[in-house]
Amino acid sequence: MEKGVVLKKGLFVTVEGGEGAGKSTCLDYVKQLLEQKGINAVFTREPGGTEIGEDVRSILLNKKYLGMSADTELLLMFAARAEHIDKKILPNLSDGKWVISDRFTDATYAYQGAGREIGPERVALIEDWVQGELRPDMTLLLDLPVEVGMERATKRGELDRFEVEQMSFFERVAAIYRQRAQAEPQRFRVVDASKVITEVHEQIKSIFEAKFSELGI
Ligand code: Z5A
Repeated sequence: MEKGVVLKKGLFVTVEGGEGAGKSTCLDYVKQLLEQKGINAVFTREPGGTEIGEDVRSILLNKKYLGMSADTELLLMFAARAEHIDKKILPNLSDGKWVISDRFTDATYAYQGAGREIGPERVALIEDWVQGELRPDMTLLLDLPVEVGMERATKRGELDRFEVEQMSFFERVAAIYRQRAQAEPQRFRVVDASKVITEVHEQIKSIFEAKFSELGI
């Protein structure tokens, strides 16, 4: 599909948050909400979502590459994303399906832009080049204190190449997510992910009910 031309009919929703924020847990619930409403949706993730993207993901998360340069990491994220957009995101949106992605480019601003201190300008340059006009219609930010998320992630099992970073890295990530949510309140919906799962679900339900009513469905 030609870059910069977004023939979009479905809705593009992304879910973001720091380590252990509960994205996977929340996405299982979003799936139920959309099924109940009879909405045809495709669930996907980044980095990943395609065969090439999943291979790139395994490089990105592998602790064998702890010394990977920040620019290599940034470009691999966008290489996986280019494939994801061309092969999965745009074709499904133009078919009228909703596409729900566990992470997208806000994660690049947070992890590479802020965490790795590359800065937002270079991320924005590649974003425009790879995505053309494509931006999420709605982004859920699962927000919680860094220590709580790390405790949950650590309890869950072995840590990946990102999860072994210092607390200061995760503090920079969390700060940029909050900053982006404040800068774009029309796109972001902030969820207090420190609450118990049932309360997190309640918040998600109200967000989707508001969206359904806005769209008249
Ligand atoms: N990355 C990047 O650097 N740049 C980019 O552009 C992109 C990604 C797209 C892989 O992402 C890594 O890629 C990620 C950023 C980087 N860094 N890391 N690590 P990922 O999304 O696949 O991996 P993740 O962030 O590590 O997600 P996660 O740890 O799998 O967390 P989660 O999906 O948000 O959480 P969860 O598995 O649903 O929950 C974690 C645990 O907490 C689990 O045991 C749950 O049962 C528990 N949980 C969940 N909710 C609750 C509540 N409310 N209370 C108590 N316990 C809970």
